[in-house]
Formats: sequence, structure tokens, C-alpha cells
Amino acid sequence: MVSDSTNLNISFQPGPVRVDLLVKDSRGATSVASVNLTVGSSAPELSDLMVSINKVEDGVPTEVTTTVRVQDDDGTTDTVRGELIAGGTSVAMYFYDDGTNGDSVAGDGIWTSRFSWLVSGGSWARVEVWAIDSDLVSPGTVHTVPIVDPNEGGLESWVSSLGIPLLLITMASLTVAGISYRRMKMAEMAKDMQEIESWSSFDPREMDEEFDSED
Ligand SMILES: [Ca+2]
Repeated sequence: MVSDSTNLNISFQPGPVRVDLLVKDSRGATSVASVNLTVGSSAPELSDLMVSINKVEDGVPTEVTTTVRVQDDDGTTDTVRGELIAGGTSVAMYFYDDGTNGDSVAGDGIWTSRFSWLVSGGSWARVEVWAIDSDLVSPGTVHTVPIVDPNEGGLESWVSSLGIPLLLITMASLTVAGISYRRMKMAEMAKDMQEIESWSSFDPREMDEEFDSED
């Protein structure tokens, strides 16, 4: 006996369920009816897919931890799987929520996959994860990670390998331009000074001599 009211809200675990209805009238006569139901699993939902790295180097084995939160109302999700796809190849990912294989807390709904990634080719590594609850599969959730060339190492190293020398070259050429401008100015000033000096070297006695000779 679960209820004697006309309305009833009750949750069943997945599987076959039989509901018996007993009706008794005022004279005590009874009648029984039964309904058989099969209760399906609630569909699991995934959220908060997180990858421990924000880029991966091409051809360099990298230990990566991937976590995903699984919301399953009846708690019957038993399998969380994924795929790591990069450069046209696919690697199966296995997730755990039992406190092993990198999973920090058992049974907290955070499922973890930790293994060494080795990707080559292409510019993106794609992680797709889904949960399986008996015959139900959740929609996949996807995360992408850029693949970088280990020799270049992304934008920051581009800035330091090319950007900073470029900046130094620019500064150096501006300095050279500044120096030649100043040299030019100095040369002009020197010329002016020579001219002024030539005026000051004017000897009035020469004029006197000239006057004298004319006399
Ligand atoms: Ca966990």
C-alpha cells in the first residue's frame, strides 16, 4: 500500500513496475485492477566539460586530465565515454567516477579521464564526451584544444621570437635616423660657425693697409 488518495506522485527505479488498484465500496465489496508499466531510465545530461590544458604541442606526449559533470536523476549512468580526435585519427577516452585514474572524488558526479595525449597533424584536437545509461545515450558535449607547433609554441613565443627583435630593429633604425639627423644639424651648425668665424677673422688693419696703399 503506497497511497489511498485519488492522486499520487511517486518515483520508480527503472525497470518493470506493476501498479495494483483496489476499489472497495460502502458495502465492503472489492475489485482489483492491475497495470504493468516499464519505467525507462532518465536520460543523463553532461555539463562543465573541462580539459586541463589550453593548447597541446604537436607530437609531444602530454598528460591531460579531462572532467565532465554528469546529471542523471535516477543515478543509473554507468558509462561515460569519449573520443579524442586530431589529425584524422580518433582515440577512445574512458571516464571514471570511482576515485581512480585521476578522478579525485568517487561518486560525486564528476567523471574524469586522465591519459597521455599524443596528437599530430591538424590545428585542433577535438574532445567529444557522452554518457550511456542502459539504452539511452546523452547528447555529446564537445571541447576543442588548439594544436601548436612545439618549435613555434604559439602566439607568446611568436612575439618573443619575431616580435621583440622586430621592435628592437625598429627602435635601432629610429635611433640611426635620429643620429643622422643630428649629424646633419651639427654639420649645418659647423658650416654656420665657420662662416661666423670667417666674419670675425676679418681684420680691420687689412682694410687700413688697403686704404694706406690707395693714399
Ligand atoms: Ca568523481
